[in-house]
Amino acid sequence: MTDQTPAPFAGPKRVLSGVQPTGDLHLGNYLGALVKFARLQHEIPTFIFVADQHAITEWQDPAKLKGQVREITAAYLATGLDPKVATIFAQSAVPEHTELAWVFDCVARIGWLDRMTQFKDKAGKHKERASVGLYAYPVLQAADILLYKATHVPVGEDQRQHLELTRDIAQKFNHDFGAPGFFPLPDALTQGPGARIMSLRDGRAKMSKSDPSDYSRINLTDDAETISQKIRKARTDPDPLPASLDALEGRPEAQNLVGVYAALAGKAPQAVLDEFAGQGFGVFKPRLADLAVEVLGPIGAEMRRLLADPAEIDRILADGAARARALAQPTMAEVRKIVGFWNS
Ligand code: AQP
Repeated sequence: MTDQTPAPFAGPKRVLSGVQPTGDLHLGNYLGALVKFARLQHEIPTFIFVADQHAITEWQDPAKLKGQVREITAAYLATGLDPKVATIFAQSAVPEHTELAWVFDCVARIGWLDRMTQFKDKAGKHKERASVGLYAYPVLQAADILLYKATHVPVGEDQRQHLELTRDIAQKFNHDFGAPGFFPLPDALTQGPGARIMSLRDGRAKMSKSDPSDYSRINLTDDAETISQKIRKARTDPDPLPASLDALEGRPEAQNLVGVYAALAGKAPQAVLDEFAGQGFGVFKPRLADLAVEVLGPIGAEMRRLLADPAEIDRILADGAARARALAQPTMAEVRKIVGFWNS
């Protein structure tokens, strides 16, 4: 990390984000990321990709990967992304992502990557057996973002550290290659009540696709009965809901369910407590289940409808890839020149 004052980036605002096709999307992905994509597309030019290259940092069945990409694309469309407004594409359709990632591999420092907590969480006790790709994942993520000179990145709270690394890489590249302001220092957009949705089985663990228990999360494709059952079985404590947010401290499961209700209803958590203070979970959970079914039911139905026509999804992805490459190629051509590569 340099101590240089960042030179200002003078380019336009741009939004970029993505999701890995590594399993069923869940409520955390929806509230932490997807709802923001749909909103932002009408405010700032928006690029949303399916991160299939990130996905293979852990084993993926090659026979299923394309189908998984289509599922994420269907989720994007079903949650409101409009392919005529936003650019929607698969990461592997734009080879400049990995070309830029190599340059950034040579800019980022090992000490920076050693601090990434997500690698430690995902690799667990056996980090020698994790793929090099899993370790270098945040560098590819920096390339995803900076290839489009994106200024705003809507993500859940768990991605904040990776965004800090992206800023460090941009700043060091601009400094080392004497290209002030070439790359922006993008902002993570993590605000909102859905920034960190927790597991339904453990209020201290993040809701995650890779949690072995399906009861820990609500999937976007769950039917109404499954959603209600998962909320009914969600871990809670025996106390009624309090009147103030302060009194939820030390009650992570209660805090999480109030946060989920608030995010789904588009209300502040305090407004939820104003409505339910003094009530037990016997009253609160059925109301939350009804709300979750009301919001998620139509999304699951729309995903199923879209997935029945894979050719149309492929057409949307091909169109998006062409638009993405039109922006990525000139940036990569400039990077080759800045670095002094033979092929510039
Ligand atoms: N629990 C969460 N609450 C809020 N936001 C979340 N996100 C993920 N979990 C939560 C956000 O969803 C976006 C896409 O995430 P991803 O699939 O690219 O990777 P991830 O963060 O690793 O998601 P998962 O579901 O936890 O997958 P696994 O289990 O494979 O690690 C990101 O913006 C993320 O912040």
